[in-house]
Amino acid sequence: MDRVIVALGSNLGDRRAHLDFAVSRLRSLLTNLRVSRYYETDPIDVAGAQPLFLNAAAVGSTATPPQALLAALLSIEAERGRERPHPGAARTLDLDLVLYGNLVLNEPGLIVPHPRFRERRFVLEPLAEIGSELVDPVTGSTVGELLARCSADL
Ligand code: PH2
Ligand code: MG
Ligand code: MG
Repeated sequence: MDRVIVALGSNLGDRRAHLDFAVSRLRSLLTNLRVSRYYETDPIDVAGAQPLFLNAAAVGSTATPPQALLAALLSIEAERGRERPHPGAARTLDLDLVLYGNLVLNEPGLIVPHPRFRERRFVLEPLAEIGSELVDPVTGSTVGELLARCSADL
């Protein structure tokens, strides 16, 4: 079993309902699931003016291999009507695999750890609430340390 981190985000439609739905699906996908509070955040690096996000983080354990877990996350997004009209578009539900144990992967459609999570307060802040001791296998820093170094406006 590996410990995995999933970042949750929504800024289209009933954001809370989308996140609640994702959490209930994640409960059957991962064991010992812990979920952060929901954080309302300003959109960062998105296309055009967009509504505020609701973000959260979840940690749990799994024996499902990374690509199969990614496929399961994409199918949960699809259940909430996720569309991808263009990069950075507003979305009903985004589920990103941030960490998968100590694995470092660069495969088609799947880079783990998530390549931008170290600079993203909207990922690190919820994540620190449930796993500030978790270690980024690339930099060796804990989530708590990454958050402390993260710029206040990201
Ligand atoms: N996701 C992005 C880009 N920008 N900004 C916030 N606040 N929250 C997000 O989840 C988010 C974002 C790409 O997935
Ligand atoms: Mg994302
Ligand atoms: Mg995504």
